[in-house]
Amino acid sequence: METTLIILKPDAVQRGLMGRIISRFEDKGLQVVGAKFMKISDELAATHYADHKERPFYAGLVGFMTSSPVLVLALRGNGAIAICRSMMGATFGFKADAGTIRGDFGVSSSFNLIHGSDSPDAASRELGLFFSDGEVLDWARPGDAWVYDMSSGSPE
Ligand code: 3AN
Repeated sequence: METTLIILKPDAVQRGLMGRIISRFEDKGLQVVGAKFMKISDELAATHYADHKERPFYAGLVGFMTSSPVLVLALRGNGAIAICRSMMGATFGFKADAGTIRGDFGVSSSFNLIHGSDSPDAASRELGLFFSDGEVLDWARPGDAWVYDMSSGSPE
């Protein structure tokens, strides 16, 4: 099982899209194992986006991410990182395929609704940035017996 870090960005929160986006992930079978509604500090945004520090859009990105509350989620499932990336769609809403979150809900390049970790290393680093020990919860979902085929002993 993988756990990935998702951020519903200020535009998703302000536009009242949180519930519809979370529903997509729950409908897919992913499990919410952490959730935090927060305003990201300048320091946290700088750490989170350190890889983009030299990019021309960096200042705008940090300004946007710190401008209004976000909903940070830890989502768990078999292949959760790749599943979430494909459900998010391409970076820019006007290029993202229909059927994806960015493709269905947005047209902007900068206001692109959602962040998702892009690798296991990034997921581990980002989960550690946004969640403290004990804030990501292991909890059993009886319904998982019908989400995964467990007949081999591991989820398939
Ligand atoms: P993604 O979120 O699809 O993985 P990245 O990792 O290439 O995209 O970029 C990180 C974030 O930087 C994006 N989510 C987007 O908000 C922002 N970004 C990337 N490229 C641009 C750009 N050309 N103009 C404005 N913002 C950008």
